[in-house]
Amino acid sequence: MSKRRALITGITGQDGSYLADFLLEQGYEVIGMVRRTSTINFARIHHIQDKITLVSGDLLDQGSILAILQEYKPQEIYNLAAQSFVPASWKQPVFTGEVTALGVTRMLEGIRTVNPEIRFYQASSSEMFGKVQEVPQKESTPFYPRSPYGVAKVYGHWITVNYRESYDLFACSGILFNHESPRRGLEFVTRKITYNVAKIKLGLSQQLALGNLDSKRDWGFAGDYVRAMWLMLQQDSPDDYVVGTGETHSVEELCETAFSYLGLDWHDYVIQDPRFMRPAEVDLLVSDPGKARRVLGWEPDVSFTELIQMMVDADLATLKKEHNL
Ligand code: NAP
Ligand code: F7E
Repeated sequence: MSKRRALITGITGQDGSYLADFLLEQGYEVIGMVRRTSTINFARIHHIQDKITLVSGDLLDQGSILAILQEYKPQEIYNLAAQSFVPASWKQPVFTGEVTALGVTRMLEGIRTVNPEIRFYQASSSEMFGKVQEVPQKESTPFYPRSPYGVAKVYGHWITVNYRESYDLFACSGILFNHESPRRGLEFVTRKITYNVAKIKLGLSQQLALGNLDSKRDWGFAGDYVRAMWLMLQQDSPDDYVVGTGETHSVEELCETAFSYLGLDWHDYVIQDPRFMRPAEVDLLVSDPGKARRVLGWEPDVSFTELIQMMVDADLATLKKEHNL
């Protein structure tokens, strides 16, 4: 039997790289869509580059999407590409809407015209719950986004539902809560903290400037979450699922966990800087992942403390290597 073929948009990102690892392990042929950049940014997929096929395309460019679907004929598409950094969405709201919202429609239009049998996963977000209307948040919790990013993801979610209902597409929306890893971008708060804790421990830095320490998030490990994406596309019928750990922690607790792991007291190093405050904050996110557990049989393997320690360890190892320590 020939291998199943999956297309991943956003393969150079955190989730795309873990999903590519996972699908290769499942015996898939993996096609990754990458946008043109003046310098190559394949660090997260360097270790599998000879096992995957990279094709040039952009969520802003309908023609490139159509050409990829026609040429590579994937059976499954995982749409992970997005402008995904929340603060950047206030600085570039129109661009964020073009990529993170309308980009989803471009992909769905491609599927509808080229092959409506393709199974589609949309990377939706807990940021859609924003100013939460219910605690914990589940699939039926009303959305109240608090950033242009959150608003764009609400559009992406509903256009996915709409194409499923209008054209009978196998289209799923995974509403994923924050998930992190050693491959997380340095600007997100988990990685910013673990990287700087490692720098401080090695004497390479003395201080860490953060924004709001009170906000709470449901943080899990990205490697666990890509399994849930795949499971959604293996069901008999398409549906939407909340994916998270069901636990919440504040940014302050995150500091405590990361600094104390290396024997440091975070109060000695962390300062608050208004530059990292947001025009509107999402104060509390915590998932009810009951449906994913019941229907998909999905559960996370890595705990909050294990995740943060894994990230600190990875950052320490990288910095030691870089600085010959
Ligand atoms: P990420 O690390 O920021 O990766 C984003 C990816 O999208 C990168 O590969 C980026 O390519 C690509 N991309 C951006 N604009 C594009 C465009 N116009 N055309 C094609 N590709 C484009 O994000 P992530 O953390 O892996 O998240 C993956 C997806 O899940 C995103 O949609 C994010 O919004 C969503 N999500 C993430 C979380 C989370 O906690 N991580 C939670 C819920 C939902 P470059 O490398 O060229 O920049
Ligand atoms: O912020 C607070 C900040 O940027 C988490 C994206 O993957 O997850 C991510 O969005 C919290 C916020 O992630 C700093 O105010 C304090 O309350 O790590 P973050 P996010 O905004 O939750 C969701 C699910 C996505 O979908 C997104 O794509 O931490 N915080 N001080 C800070 N945050 C940052 N970045 N930097 C600080 O210095």
